This record gives sequence, C-alpha cells and structure tokens, in this order.
Amino acid sequence: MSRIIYLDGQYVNEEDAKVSVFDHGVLYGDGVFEGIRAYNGRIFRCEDHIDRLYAAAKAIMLEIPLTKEEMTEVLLETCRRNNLRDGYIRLVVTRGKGDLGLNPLNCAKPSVFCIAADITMYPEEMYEKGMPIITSVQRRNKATIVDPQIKSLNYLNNILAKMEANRAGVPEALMLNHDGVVAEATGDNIFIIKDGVVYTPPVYIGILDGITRKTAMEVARGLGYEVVEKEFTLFNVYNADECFLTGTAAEAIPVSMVDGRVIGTGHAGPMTKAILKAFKEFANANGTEIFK
Ligand code: PXG
Repeated sequence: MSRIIYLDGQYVNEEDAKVSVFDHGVLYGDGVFEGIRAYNGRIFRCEDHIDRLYAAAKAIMLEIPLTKEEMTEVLLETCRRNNLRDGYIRLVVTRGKGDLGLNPLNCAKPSVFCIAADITMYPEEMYEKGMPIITSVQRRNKATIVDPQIKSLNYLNNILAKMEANRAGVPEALMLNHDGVVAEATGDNIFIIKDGVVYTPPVYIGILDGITRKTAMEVARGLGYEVVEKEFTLFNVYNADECFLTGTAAEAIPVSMVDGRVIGTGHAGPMTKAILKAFKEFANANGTEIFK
C-alpha cells in the first residue's frame, strides 16, 4: 500500500514524494526534523514536538513557512490520510533547493514534508529482558560545535556510534561528552537508578532534550520516586542497580549489560518496570486527537 506523504503544501503518493538533489537538506544535512508517536488515535506530546522543531529551526535561522497551528494540522491530516492510529511520524524541514554552494541565501524556500508510518527499533523480547549495549568511542557533538539540542538532519555523529554497536553485535551504543560524562545513546536518552533514586544527565552537558525523557521523569515523580538531573560517568552506569533508555522510537527499554558489565540483576529491575508501565498508561491516555 502506497502511503500518502505531505510535501510542500500537497498530499502526494509515496512514489511522487521527491525532493530536489539540490536541496541543502540532501547536500549538507541542512535542516531539522522530529520523530513523533501516535498512540491510540492521539499524537503524543504534539505541542512539545512542534515547539522543539521550531526551536531547532530558530537556532539554525531556518524560517519555517508554516505557523505552528498549520504545522500541527499537517501532522494530523497526514495521519488521517493514512488512517494512522498507532505509529511513528517523521516531520522534516530542509533549507530547500539551492545551488552547489553551501550558502543558504541561495535557497529560495524551505521544504516541509511529513511521513506517517511505523518503526520497530529493538527486538520485542528486549523490552522484557533488557538490552545489552556498548559505549562508543565517538563522543557526542560538543554544544559549541553543533548543539545536540538541535535535532538536525546531520546525524553522522550518532550513525558512526550506531555502526560501532552493529560491529559489537548489540542494538545500541552509549555516547560520552568531551569530558567523559555520560551523555545519551544514539537515538535515546539514558536513566540510571541507584539506591532508589532515578538519575539522568542534565541537558547542558550536551544531549537532546528528549520528550520521552521528560515524560519518564514526570511519571517517575508521579510514582513517588526521586528524580535527579545530574552528571555521572561510566563507573556509575556499571554500578547502577537499574538502567533504561527512552526515546520516541524506542519508547522506554531496560538495559541489561553495558560494555560487558551486568547491570543490577541483569533483568529489568522493579523501578524500571514500574516506570515503563506508567509510561505506557500515560502514552495511551494522553495526546492530541487525530480523528475528531
Ligand atoms: N537523543 C537523541 C540523540 C535522539 O535522536 C532521543 C534522544 C530521544 O528523544 P525523544 O524526544 O524522541 O524522546 C533521540 C530521538 C532512531 C531515531 O532510529 C531516533 C531519533 C530520531 C529518529 C530516529 O533511533 N531521535
């Protein structure tokens, strides 16, 4: 079945959804994007995703040719046209068609497209049993170079780390910042639990301000857990009682092993399980309705 794609003001068949080879998104990774989930006929944290997209665009001085309200409608209408109730939506804004020089002044108008599809990240049994991961030698981009808060179209930093995970035979890799502080995984944020307290790195050390991360912090606090945003190192990860990753695509997944060190019991711990369950319940009950 061919999907219906939103592309620059029109809804077209997948086969006809094409961007120019002169688009600076293609030539230079010059653009921003969002990965968004629909659960149970609702867009999860729609406003947060739209806000983050516009904030990233502002940081790279990319003027999105739609208002936030219009962009929200694009998101909802793309889901409706594909009859998507549960799935994964990709919203992309590129600098647009330019010439072979990198100067964005030569790009007449940003290009916007939206794909409503689905995504499977990790094997299903790992959500129960936990997932082994490694630490990549690739350091997360420094905020003084390209701030990881910008969800830009240039994911080479993370892709190189993902390739290292592939070579090690595990699904995901952890990345440190330039000071050796644990930052995040290639497409997920990290949490550890020690002595009943939930820790996650603060955004300023150089991570994406994850929307699933924010939700996980909220549901963990709702369960009465103490949640602290604090810097930590691999030593703290190896010696954590529990560890899990969060991301729109991954949702929330327990980590069983890091660099060959078993985390806690080696299975999803009780607090992780409680947070995962509360997250699922929250995700299924909240969001912007697609079919009104
Ligand atoms: N860190 C990074 C670097 C990310 O790219 C997250 C954290 C989680 O953020 P949210 O807001 O989604 O909770 C992401 C998410 C993939 C993939 O295939 C991952 C992301 C985007 C697209 C694909 O792993 N980003």
